[in-house]
Amino acid sequence: MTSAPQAPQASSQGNVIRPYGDTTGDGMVQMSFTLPLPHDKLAEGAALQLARKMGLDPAMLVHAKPMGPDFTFFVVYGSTTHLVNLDDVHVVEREYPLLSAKDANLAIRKQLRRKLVVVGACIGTDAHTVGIDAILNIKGFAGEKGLEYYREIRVVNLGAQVLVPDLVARARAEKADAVLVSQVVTQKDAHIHNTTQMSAAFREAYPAGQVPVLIVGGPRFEDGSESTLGVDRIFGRGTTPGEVASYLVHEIGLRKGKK
Ligand code: B12
Repeated sequence: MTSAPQAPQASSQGNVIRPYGDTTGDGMVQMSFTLPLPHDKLAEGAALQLARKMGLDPAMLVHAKPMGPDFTFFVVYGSTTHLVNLDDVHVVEREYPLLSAKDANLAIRKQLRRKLVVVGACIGTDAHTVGIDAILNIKGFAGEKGLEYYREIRVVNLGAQVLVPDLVARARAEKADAVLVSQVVTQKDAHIHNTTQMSAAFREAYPAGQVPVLIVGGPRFEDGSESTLGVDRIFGRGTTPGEVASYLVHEIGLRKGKK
């Protein structure tokens, strides 16, 4: 009979854990990468050298597949020599309560005495609209209705491949309280370049202190990089519409309090 994995035995060495493969704490991990080499023995040796340098020892080559004539894709499995100290893991905790749609509507009405206006888009060349639609469209995501369902939120969804100047112009025309941008493609750091360009354009177009709440979302933003990107909030993988609505209520409340 196969037994289920044991919980990590962290306490004896401080709060330290290792990955699990066959037996608890054996350190086994699997990773994949592509090298700019045709598939041959030299390429396989190069893949193993890279794996060892990345701390896999022993490292086993479990898959190698040519990707055209000049590239090879590898999967390597091995025991990592690195440890994870849970005491050194810093997590960004949500600092506002999660509200139901009813409570969010009530709070918006109390704070603004009008509807909260949200303008959303995928910017740059990005055409991945499923994420922003999951947050905005009435059908929602993960069992939660999207922001269009909220009586006190007016949603303007501009869709895919929106140019930054068009987004700024529309946000101004709609008197947006918040601008929600999605970036899924991360090739050549496109998500970072597009987001910093977008936030700079908003700062230029609005008087200081009047820039709408700028929110960016996508599966591969780094937690805590808001100030580098020039946005107020980042939402990542698995975000639900309720989390976004609750944040909007929290942020609008803070801004009202400052006026
Ligand atoms: C569906 C899909 C497509 C569809 C998109 C259809 C559409 N209308 O969206 C099509 C076929 C068009 C497509 C095309 C391409 N795709 Co594509 N695609 C995917 C796929 C399979 C799923 C993405 C998805 O819908 N996820 C589900 C949603 C719900 O998740 P999400 O986007 O992460 O959104 C959640 C959160 O991130 C967050 N969120 C996201 N945005 C926002 C915004 C705000 C404001 C907030 C608050 C939250 C938030 O909330 C959402 C809900 O929790 C992924 C692979 C994968 N499994 O992820 C590849 C993937 C994203 N695509 C990829 C690529 C490379 C492409 C193409 C370049 C392929 C090509 N060579 O042509 C083109 C690019 C087209 C373009 N111009 O953008 C790569 C991106 C690689 C990278 N790191 O950059 C991926 C990762 C596939 C891969 N492994 O290579 N794609």
